[in-house]
Amino acid sequence: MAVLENLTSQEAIDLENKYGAHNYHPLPVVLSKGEGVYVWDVEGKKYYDFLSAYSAVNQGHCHPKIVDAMVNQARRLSLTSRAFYNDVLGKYEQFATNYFGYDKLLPMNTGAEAVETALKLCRKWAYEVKGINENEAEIIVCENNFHGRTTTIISFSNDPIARKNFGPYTAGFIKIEYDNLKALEEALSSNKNVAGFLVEPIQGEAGVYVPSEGYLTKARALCEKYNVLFIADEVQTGIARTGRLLAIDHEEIKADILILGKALSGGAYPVSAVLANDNIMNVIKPGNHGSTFGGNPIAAAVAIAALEVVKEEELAKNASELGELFRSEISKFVETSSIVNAVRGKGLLNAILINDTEESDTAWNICLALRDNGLLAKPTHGNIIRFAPPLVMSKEQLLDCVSIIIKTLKQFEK
Ligand code: IF1
Repeated sequence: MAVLENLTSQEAIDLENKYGAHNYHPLPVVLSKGEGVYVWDVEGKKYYDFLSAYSAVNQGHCHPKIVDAMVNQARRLSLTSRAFYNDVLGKYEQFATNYFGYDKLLPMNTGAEAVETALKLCRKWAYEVKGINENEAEIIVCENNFHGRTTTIISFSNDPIARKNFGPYTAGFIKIEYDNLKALEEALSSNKNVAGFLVEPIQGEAGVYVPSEGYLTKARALCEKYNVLFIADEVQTGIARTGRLLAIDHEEIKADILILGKALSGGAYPVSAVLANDNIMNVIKPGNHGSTFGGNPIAAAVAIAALEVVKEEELAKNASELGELFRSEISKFVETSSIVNAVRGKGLLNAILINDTEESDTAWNICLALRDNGLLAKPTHGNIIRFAPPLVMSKEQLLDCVSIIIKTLKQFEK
């Protein structure tokens, strides 16, 4: 078989099963083309993409401006490593720090790498600025967090599937309940070695949990009171997904350390970043941290284009308006439905709660039926289905998707 000859869906699935590690259980659909809010499978069937590669494709699949930036740069200079300067990175760093309002940016590639970078930055700040004794820094995280898959990050996960048999685990983390300010104040006041508080403004993988109004503002204030860094993981909630540029913008607060990824590149290329002001970022000296691809010219060119698209096409405004419409339409259905208990979310990061147990395969079967009806989504945990379409969706397309979703859910009414 020639390596790139066309495959049937089953042939493609068989190849992955035989030659690929089984670290995912994908929905059985084999995609071969993407454009805007649509994807096509190898047999040519068209679907609405209602996952957006977990909020990486906010600007829509294969956005022409982003692809052009990537191809043009790839034809000039793809990678220098940071052993030398290049003529794109500085421009990107200036653009992005002005765009988000920080002094400096540390460029990485994946979200997990950016989270790890933020943890290292926070610890180094704790020892060299706050004055915590070396190797005693603690970072507060939330139960049911998702911040990536590295050994340190899963060390503070409570998801047994993500964590079991990957020990020994990294120390230095305190877990508290999400959206619980009393628990946060308790952890801050009872431990002088706390360096930072790492939090998702909305817990995505846990099932799109939106915290109480004011939680982030008060949490940030508590961090200031105890001289602890407020670290916002906006890898999934950032880049206009929740109806503002950043999810923390809904509460008009600023993180000490901001973590970005996924849609920072519009899904065209792995690009992530950590942003902070000089009083924090300047603890990093040459040789402390790095990455072969971190800050490469293609990533820099792609990220500038991806961020320009967000503003030019007013994606945050669109996400806010279409999100309201989505939740209001689905809420009407929930009122009389026996299969859906609730819909929740912010902007175009939403989820529905299926009226069945976590262990049931109802949500999975609903996603299979959605696929048959031309819309792709996937359950997060057992009985929760996340809905996160590209932010370039039109009102007409969204209403078409709502009718597909409701028509499909009705097939499962008890
Ligand atoms: C998978 C979902 C999971 C993230 C937040 C950091 C990262 C992620 C808030 C790491 C990544 C991805 C990873 C992917 C599925 C997806 C995901 F929540 F988005 F759905 F797993 F929870 N912070 N989320 O959401 O970024 O290293 O992946 O670039 O691992 O299955 P990454």
